[in-house]
Amino acid sequence: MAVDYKERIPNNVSLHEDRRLQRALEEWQPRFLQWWADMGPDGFQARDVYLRTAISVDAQGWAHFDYLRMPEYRWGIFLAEPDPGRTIGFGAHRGQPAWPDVPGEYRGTLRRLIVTQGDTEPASVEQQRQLGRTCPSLYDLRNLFQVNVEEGRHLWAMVYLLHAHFGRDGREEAEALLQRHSGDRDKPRILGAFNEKTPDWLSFFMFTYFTDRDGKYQLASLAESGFDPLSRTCRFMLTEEAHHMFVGEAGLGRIVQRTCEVMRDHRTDDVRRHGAIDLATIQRYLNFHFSVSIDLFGGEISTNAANFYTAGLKGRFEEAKKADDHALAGATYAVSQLDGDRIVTRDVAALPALNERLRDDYIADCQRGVDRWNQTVRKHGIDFELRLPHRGFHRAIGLFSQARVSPDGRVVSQAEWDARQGEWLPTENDKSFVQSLMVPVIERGKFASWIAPPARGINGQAVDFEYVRG
Ligand code: BYC
Repeated sequence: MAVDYKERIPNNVSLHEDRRLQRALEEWQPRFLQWWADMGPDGFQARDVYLRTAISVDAQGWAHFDYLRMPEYRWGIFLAEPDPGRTIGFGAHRGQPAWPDVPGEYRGTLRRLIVTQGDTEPASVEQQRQLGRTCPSLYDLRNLFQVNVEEGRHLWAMVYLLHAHFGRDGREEAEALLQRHSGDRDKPRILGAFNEKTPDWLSFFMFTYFTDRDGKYQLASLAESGFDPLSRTCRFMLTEEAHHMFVGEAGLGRIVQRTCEVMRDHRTDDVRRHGAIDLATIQRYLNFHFSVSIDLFGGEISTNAANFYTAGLKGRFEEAKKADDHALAGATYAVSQLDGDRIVTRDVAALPALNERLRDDYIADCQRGVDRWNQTVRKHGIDFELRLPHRGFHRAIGLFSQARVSPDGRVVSQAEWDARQGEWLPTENDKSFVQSLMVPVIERGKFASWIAPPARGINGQAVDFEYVRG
């Protein structure tokens, strides 16, 4: 399915056949570009960046690399190829043909899911707006911008659905997506993690590892949707999302690598003196980003989640691979809960526990990267292990938000929390130390003191390629 690049809005949905829709989106386009100019990467809009652009959605065509100024990136509308015989895979409508249009009874619910998803995309661009100014290398700078333009495209993906399928309400929601802003006192973004700051590159890599990975799991669940345009949109978004998580995993891996090299070469734990980030600080940042990211899955027990599933709107991760009835009416699922000052696991009804099940899949996936970073630590003969904190640690949403839980999963008193939170979460000292390292490195092939170079460059290019020029 080739993408039509002659159109003002590149697309593979035959936009020219629906003039009204095309006009409505063309009216939204300048407002998007204005938002990009006001809220997108600050200071680099005139630079040539070695970017990947989709030119078709099949395996060969979706990764085309060239220099481009970011405002000229061809943000467009790309849906994965249709599967003509697709049926709904779960819930009360299981086995029925997938819906090409929004079923009237689910209109409000679907709109809300799409708006919540759509809201995160521009939010992350806003959060990362200033990072270019302190990039650790041209290679990393280019990766930041690749992530940013694709998040912009993911906003387009959701806005297309709103315009094409939700009439006037959808157009109003599309406007509102440009009016809410990350951290804005009056009009904040919808979900908590998207109102946090991303003030430094350690936070950026944590964000792309942990928060973009929430994106992967939410998009994968929405890719199961009975509403076929949503499913096809999310399937294509997932192909782009993989790169964002790679940026996070490899970025954190390179930071750990550098820290270990300094520890070994200088035979010291005091790596800060040598411009590297100590493992204890990395652990505290990890604790923070993991905890705010697992909040994004919603409450452990959620009737919303049960209703989304039964209605056929949002499935499980890899729904088709689950060997059960895909209706879950009488099924149970084990969920960790608070019982006074203990944490216990209880079997509860599976349907309202679907947020927790998705969170479990996500946590297992997060652990894989942590294991790889720990291999690096071990290879350097260092006695330290990075760990995911307990799921109850530092939660603002769900059952655990009512308690104080330590990273090792003990319910602790407020007094213990107050006394020890400096061991568990980034301190002001950590933040200002990390900030002090954020000095731009823009010489070709050079890297900041706190991060190792990558093993290889982008798209077969050398590590010292001029990824951003001009
Ligand atoms: N912050 O029944 P509950 C991504 C609200 S990231 C604030 O437990 P539900 C990306 C909730 O709205 C993926 N409020 O939750 C990553 C509800 O409000 P009402 C984004 C929250 O509805 C990096 C109430 O609390 N995708 O793509 O089952 C870069 C009770 O909620 C939060 C999606 O989110 C929170 N964290 O599930 C770029 C997918 N959590 O009804 C992009 C679409 C809950 O009382 N969204 N609330 O007014 C969903 O599937 C669901 O809305 C959620 C929450 C999973 C978010």
